[in-house]
Amino acid sequence: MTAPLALHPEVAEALHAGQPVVALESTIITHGMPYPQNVETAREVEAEVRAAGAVPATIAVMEGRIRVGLAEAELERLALAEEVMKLSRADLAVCLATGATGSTTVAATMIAARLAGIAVFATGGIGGAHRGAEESFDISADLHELAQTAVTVVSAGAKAILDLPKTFELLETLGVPVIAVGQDEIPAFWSRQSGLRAPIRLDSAEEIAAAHLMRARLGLPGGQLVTNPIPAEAEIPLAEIEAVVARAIATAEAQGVAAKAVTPFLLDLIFDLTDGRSLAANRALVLSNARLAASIARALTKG
Ligand code: PSU
Repeated sequence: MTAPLALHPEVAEALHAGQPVVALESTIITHGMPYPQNVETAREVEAEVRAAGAVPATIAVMEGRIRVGLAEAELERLALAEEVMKLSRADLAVCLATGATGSTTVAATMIAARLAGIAVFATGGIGGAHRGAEESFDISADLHELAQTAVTVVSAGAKAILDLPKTFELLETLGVPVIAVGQDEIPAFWSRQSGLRAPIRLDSAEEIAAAHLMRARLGLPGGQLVTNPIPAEAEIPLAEIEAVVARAIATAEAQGVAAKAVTPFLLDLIFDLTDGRSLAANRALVLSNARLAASIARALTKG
């Protein structure tokens, strides 16, 4: 019995030939951005990966199969779809077994990438411990996935709507290497600074690739979290975004928003409260992560 994977021919050829491939998630398309910016960003990210010398593989579940690499029309269909499950480790199999359409979060994309033999994955920001997690226990399955699935995930940190100190404490406990690139601090998604010192700093794609390969030689099961600061010209400074985030969280609480709905609700409200600046920043950081992920994938295939 093998996993129901359907690789796009271009992705299958690249993997077969040992060429660099970068996995991309789809929850950012279905639950992270409004239409049409979601599909425009997805296309730009794929183009960015190609321009940086790798093959993009956007991942989603359609008609009972994990699709690894989507055609243009499929990206558009996903971006417009109304009934899409937001898939994590817990519901990936159910979605496949029932033939529903699902977009993959960081956790589910890591599982799919590993099954397909893709080592590097670019996203925007991972999920983590929500503020108030000490009461609600609302902690993303992304963290546990990083601890058990050997994929290097390139992010701009964890989304700044979260409790960042708790999120990074948990990653430390789980044995996940958190690597900052180009600076000593962990970035905070829309902002370059978080006030948190990164446990590890590596400034080159080659070093990150070498660390990935060394983990395999040691038989360590988990992945690496690369935190790449948003480009300076696109960032929203922490002090500025923090006030907006606090307002958005208060609104979510007042409306009783819970579980999987929290992150999409907050991202959408923050988009309104910043007059779209948060979305422009989100786009810029994902593109930058796609470039870095392609460099790491290239370094891995040379190594
Ligand atoms: N990066 C973005 N926007 C997003 C996400 C990542 O720029 O919407 C998605 C990822 O798929 C991630 C998910 O796994 O948000 C986290 O959701 P939650 O906090 O519900 O675990």
